[in-house]
Amino acid sequence: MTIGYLGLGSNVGDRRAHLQAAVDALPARGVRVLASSSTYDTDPVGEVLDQPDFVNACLRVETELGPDALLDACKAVEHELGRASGGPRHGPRPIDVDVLLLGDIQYATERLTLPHEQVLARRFVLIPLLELDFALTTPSGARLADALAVLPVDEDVRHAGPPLMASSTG
Ligand code: PH2
Ligand code: MG
Ligand code: MG
Repeated sequence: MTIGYLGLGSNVGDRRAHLQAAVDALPARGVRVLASSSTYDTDPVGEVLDQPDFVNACLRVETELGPDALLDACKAVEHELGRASGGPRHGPRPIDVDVLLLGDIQYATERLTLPHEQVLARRFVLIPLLELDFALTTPSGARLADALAVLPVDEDVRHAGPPLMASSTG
């Protein structure tokens, strides 16, 4: 079993409900949800800035899946929740489930990089991750808290609601 961290995001429809539905769908795909951060309202970042604000949260998970199988599980959950494949890169989406960290695995292929290449660069990821574990580091030893401390505060991240509910049966 490996401990990992997933990032959830939504900026279409009932955003919190989409995040909760992803939490509920993960156990059937071999991903046990151990804990959720609070939810956060966040300014859009990246290649498309003119789109609705996101709700983001992060999850601590436990799984026997390796990197590619875990990515497959996340994509299957996105699909199950009605996200069509394609669509503009960084554009609006009802649900996004990203693999951020998976144990001490460092991995780089065309479809997946671990740690996620943006994990140290995005406030909407760092703030919920640090809520889950303030001592979190990348496999190479970089402290997430140190990364957040040196980021410019140009990307607003506002507390939105309580943690998502992890089902006790996963
Ligand atoms: N996801 C993106 C692009 N931009 N911005 C915020 N605030 N939150 C996201 O989850 C997000 C984004 C692509 O996955
Ligand atoms: Mg994403
Ligand atoms: Mg994604």
